[in-house]
Amino acid sequence: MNGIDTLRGAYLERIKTAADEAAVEEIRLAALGKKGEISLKMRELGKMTPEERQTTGASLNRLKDEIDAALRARKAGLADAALDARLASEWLDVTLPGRPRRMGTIHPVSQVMEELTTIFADMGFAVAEGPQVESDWFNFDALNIPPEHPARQEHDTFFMNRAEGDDRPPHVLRTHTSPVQIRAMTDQGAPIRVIAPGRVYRMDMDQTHTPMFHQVEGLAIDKNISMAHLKWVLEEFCRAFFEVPSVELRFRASHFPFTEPSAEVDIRCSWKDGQLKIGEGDDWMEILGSGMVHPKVLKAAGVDPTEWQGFAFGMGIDRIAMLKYGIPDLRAFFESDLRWLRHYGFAALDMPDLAGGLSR
Ligand code: 2U9
Repeated sequence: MNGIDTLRGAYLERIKTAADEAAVEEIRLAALGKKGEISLKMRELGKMTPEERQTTGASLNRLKDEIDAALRARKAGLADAALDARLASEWLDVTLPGRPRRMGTIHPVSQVMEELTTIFADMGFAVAEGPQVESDWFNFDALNIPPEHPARQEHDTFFMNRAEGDDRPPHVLRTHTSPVQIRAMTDQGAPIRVIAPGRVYRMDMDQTHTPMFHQVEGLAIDKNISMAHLKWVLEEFCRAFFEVPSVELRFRASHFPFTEPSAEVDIRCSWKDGQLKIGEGDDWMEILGSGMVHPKVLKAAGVDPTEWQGFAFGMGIDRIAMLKYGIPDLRAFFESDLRWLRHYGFAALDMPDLAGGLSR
């Protein structure tokens, strides 16, 4: 009996101080393994008298169960402690801000195109696109600019080459986005409400002109459209685009071959300390051209001018981008200077929307 108590004491002490799960396993083998101390004692039962065997056997079984339970408990305790240690050393603060990867920026022209398509989409205008190499007919004739019209010279057109002996008028790099709307009207008929943003080309290069620039034009054709609708649409656009509570527009009579009557539109503004403020002040600045679509233009696109009428307008995207974002030099727009792009560019994931404030 004494020997069993000694064994119990010794093993329970060893189990209590076992440093890790491997040490626990070592103790299990030493006590309960095939050649373990308690297993060997079990084997000695055969040599005992039946009475001795009964008492010693029962004590050894109890000891075996007790040691087995202590081993399991220690093993579970050590596993818990190991997990706690891992959790303590491998924790991760998921509330830390992300590490931003350096991405490119959105060019101001792209940003402004997104802004204005968002505003006009809200007023029911779809976006139309068309080719940048256009036929002479779509770029000029359909817009009431016949071959000898002086406006042809004003457009400083880039002409494509024709094969030798081919006397048809050469194709051109479109000088405005108006042919896009001729195509849209020809394809869809009336009523129609579209804007056409895109690249246009004119042979001109100085401080305020580049041979490629961007325009957006709008067209709304329906049964009872008037200059009043034009005025409201343009005011609404300017208010939303320049992100001011109100704007004032001034319509000045003008002339374009494709609209009649025609008007150039100025916006009220002020210049203080070299800073432009839109919507207030004593100055006016021209920002776009507009008018009622000429009946000949409707006819050229297969729309009956006795049944339908509408307004059109056009403005330079690069120019309104410069005005809104205070960018001084137009030529820098197209030089792909990374420092300029990082300075004037926009975050790639901030898409403009009317609810969030267009430019945030
Ligand atoms: C169709 C019919 C009429 C579009 C128009 C203007 C007036 C205009 C200039 C503004 C500055 C061009 O970028 S700019 O140099 N545009 O003044 N554009 S009306 O009229 C159209 C277009 C399409 C079928």
